[in-house]
Amino acid sequence: MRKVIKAGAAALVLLIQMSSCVRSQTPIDRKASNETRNLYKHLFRMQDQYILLGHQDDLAYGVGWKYIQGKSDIHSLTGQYPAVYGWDIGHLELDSARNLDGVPFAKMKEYIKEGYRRGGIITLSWHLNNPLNLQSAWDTTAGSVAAILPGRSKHAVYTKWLDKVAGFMQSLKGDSGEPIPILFRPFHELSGNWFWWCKNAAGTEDFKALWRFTVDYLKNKKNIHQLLYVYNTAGFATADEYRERYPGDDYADVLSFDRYQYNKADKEAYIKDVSTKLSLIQQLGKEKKKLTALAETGYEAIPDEKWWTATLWPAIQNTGISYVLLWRNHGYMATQNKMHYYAPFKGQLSANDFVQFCALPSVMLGNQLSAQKIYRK
Ligand code: BMA
Repeated sequence: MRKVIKAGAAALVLLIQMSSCVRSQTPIDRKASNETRNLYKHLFRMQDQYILLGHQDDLAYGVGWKYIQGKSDIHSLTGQYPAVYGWDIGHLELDSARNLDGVPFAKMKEYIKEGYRRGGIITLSWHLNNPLNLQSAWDTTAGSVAAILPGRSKHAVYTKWLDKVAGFMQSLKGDSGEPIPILFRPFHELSGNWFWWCKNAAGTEDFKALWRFTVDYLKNKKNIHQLLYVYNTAGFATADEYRERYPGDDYADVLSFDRYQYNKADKEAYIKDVSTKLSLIQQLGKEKKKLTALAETGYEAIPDEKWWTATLWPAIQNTGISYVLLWRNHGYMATQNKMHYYAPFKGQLSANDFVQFCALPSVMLGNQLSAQKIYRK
């Protein structure tokens, strides 16, 4: 009898462990679409083996070109598209035909569909204007977040904006009419001091309340079930600081932060900072059963021939992150009289090194990813 009870108890423990393990690889949205669930599961499967390479606005423009069908700076060097395509929906809330960087939303939708059809992953950020005064995302008027919470003066402005976001998500469909899964990264760089949702302008509890309201509204009120939510900070010193504004395990699927290299002297600090912080969020990710990522990075205009293999790679290798995303290739920026791009192109100083980096067995671009069939079971 004792033996039977013991065996029964052991089986129960195993069952609980198994079910918590299964649950851990399920998106926070219990009604997540099949493709979204599959994507999440496959990202866990590939987690320790591959780092996917992403690029912002990859298909829309690059250095010296705009809106040329099939063109991509990354493809021009490697013969492959990136594995992850980043886009920003800033100004969608204003009913603008173009996003804050001039990309027409109509084109963006087509590029998103194209990337998905190819088996790539789509991530969206949102540089939304300040709903309090309609100034830009960089307007840091204190109290903006508090003003849009339920029951507050600008709440209706914000929910109208979320309705537009929901409409945009609903329009993103695959060939069989299935919703395209999106890694949604709202209120990014939340530990910084440059956006209205950042630390200096918004209280911790208000911020968490806004995040939770946003997720609940999209999920429960608008029935959007194709999103994986990406929690994203800028700099932070400790795990406690990273977690300070974390909305809770039921409100995020991916843990991430952004870090750029700023100048030549920053090289060693960048490597140390990125690798230490990635290990730290990876540790948290293991505990919380969440994926991790370096959601934005790069070295503007890449003035370092070996940046890819001698800086980025040492910083991210063996960290267990799912993806790294390079910011956009704007090209010449007249307002600041400088070049603004983060991925190389033919003839760029670091082009050869980038090709070598992309050939590393653990770095994955679009072709290899499409073979993984991440949207299937
Ligand atoms: C910044 C720059 C800006 C751009 C913004 C949002 O890092 O690239 O030019 O407007 O991101 O995409």
